[in-house]
Amino acid sequence: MIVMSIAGVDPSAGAGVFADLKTFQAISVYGTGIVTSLTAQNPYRFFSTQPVSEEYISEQIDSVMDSYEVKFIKTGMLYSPEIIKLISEKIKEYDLKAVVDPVMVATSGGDLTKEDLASALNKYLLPKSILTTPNITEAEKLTSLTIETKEDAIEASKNIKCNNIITGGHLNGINTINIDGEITIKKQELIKTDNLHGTGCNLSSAIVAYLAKDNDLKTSILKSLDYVYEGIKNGNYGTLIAKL
Ligand code: PXL
Repeated sequence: MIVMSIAGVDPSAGAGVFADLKTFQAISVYGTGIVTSLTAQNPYRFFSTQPVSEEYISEQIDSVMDSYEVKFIKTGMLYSPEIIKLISEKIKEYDLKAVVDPVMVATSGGDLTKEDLASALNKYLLPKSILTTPNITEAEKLTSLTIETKEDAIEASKNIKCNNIITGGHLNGINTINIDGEITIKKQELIKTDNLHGTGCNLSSAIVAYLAKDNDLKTSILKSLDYVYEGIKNGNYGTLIAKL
């Protein structure tokens, strides 16, 4: 089973397409990667970004689809409302099952988008997707609600336009999963570390890989939370790996 990441490139490879491909490989699924934007960054600092034209993003997708059978994709950094609209059209054209990481800001604080993307995500992409994986800040942007408690997260999850997991790294490790309106809470111990760059990217790509291996949506999410947790514990994210 072949999967696809449509996202930006982080040359330090903790986040973005390069990280997604490593996660696909780690879970033994063949991954393909479509680049929406280049970035210059490391886990501590974001320097700049250079978007790819919509025409060329489209050509990349078509060229892979021309010879590979892809069913599950994930999206990461999409940069602009125009790119979001294009991807939603490609999802329809190729009948893709999409997991959307609604990336808006890098962990290091860099702005990964041209402008506020929440309304374009809500309008074009989320209604066509099987899951979205916002963190607390992203869930707040998608719903215009404030999330400070578990109850707030549950309320927000009900206002997001597709199945979702609101990750709990900034809510005491409380992950809120909403599949077809059924809420599951999975609490994880928080690990003290500054190596969290790319954890969101790796979570959504792990979910796609587990889906491609015939797990159902809930099982894929739960397995992926464990996968990322182990990665954080082992220092696989951010900078520690670079020091090996
Ligand atoms: O984790 C969000 C993210 C997504 N995509 C790219 C990134 C980052 C964070 O740095 O660089 C390309």
